[in-house]
Amino acid sequence: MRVGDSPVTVFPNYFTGHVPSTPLVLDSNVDACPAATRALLHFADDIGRAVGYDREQGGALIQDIFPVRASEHHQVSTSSKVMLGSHTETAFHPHKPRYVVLMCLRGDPPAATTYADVYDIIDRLSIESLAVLQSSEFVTTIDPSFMSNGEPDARVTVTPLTATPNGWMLVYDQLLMTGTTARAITALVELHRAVQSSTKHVVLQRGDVLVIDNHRAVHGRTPFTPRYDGTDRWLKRSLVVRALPTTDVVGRVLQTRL
Ligand SMILES: O=C(O)CCC(=O)C(=O)O
Ligand SMILES: [Fe+2]
Repeated sequence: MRVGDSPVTVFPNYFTGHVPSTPLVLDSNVDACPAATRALLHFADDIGRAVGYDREQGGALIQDIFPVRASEHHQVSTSSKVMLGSHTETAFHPHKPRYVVLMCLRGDPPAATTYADVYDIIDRLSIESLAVLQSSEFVTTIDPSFMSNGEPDARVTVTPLTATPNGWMLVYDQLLMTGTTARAITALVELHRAVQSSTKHVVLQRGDVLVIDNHRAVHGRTPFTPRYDGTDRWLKRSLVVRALPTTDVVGRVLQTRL
């Protein structure tokens, strides 16, 4: 599988197997479509290593994303009625995935995956903000999906923009990030605007696989109305690293030590 030098890549109609009704309850012990899980794991391990996170869906390597009534309005992937704000996946985490891979089992036209490319974003920033955004005058808090068992929140220092030998890397969360100095607060307002005006949409359809380069692109999702009748949107998700880290990992499950 070739993941090109682009912020997102779509592989149309990758999964062609049977898809049962969309589940109603998230249960990490029950896999309603094991064939899709196998197909996605195969895809993910072809472009890197699929990993789980200790505090997210019980460390599952392949996660289910379908609307869950209790989280309709939350900033988590199982939300529906709210705009899921633009974010780097696990922006707070020392071991962020390089790729977010979404396989669509059942689409829903109003639910578009949004994304913005760091190069489009940078084009819209002033020289001053570009400099400030390369400092560590920013903090982010923990993703709500990592606190579902009552784990405490934390403030983690982040540097939004880093120039690497492979190009620009962006760490961003529209809703969880704040500036810790006056100039950082100003630069963050500019970054919010730049992300917003760079944002594009892709509506996933049954069988499609979408690969998001989590260094280069931020992503989110537009609101939609769930029906809870087995016909709702359903994705499977894999978070992929290029190589497993040498610490903070048990099997393929990355540990959250802040
Ligand atoms: O539902 C989507 O299209 C994206 C959700 C999301 O942010 C994620 O799964 O990481
Ligand atoms: Fe996400």
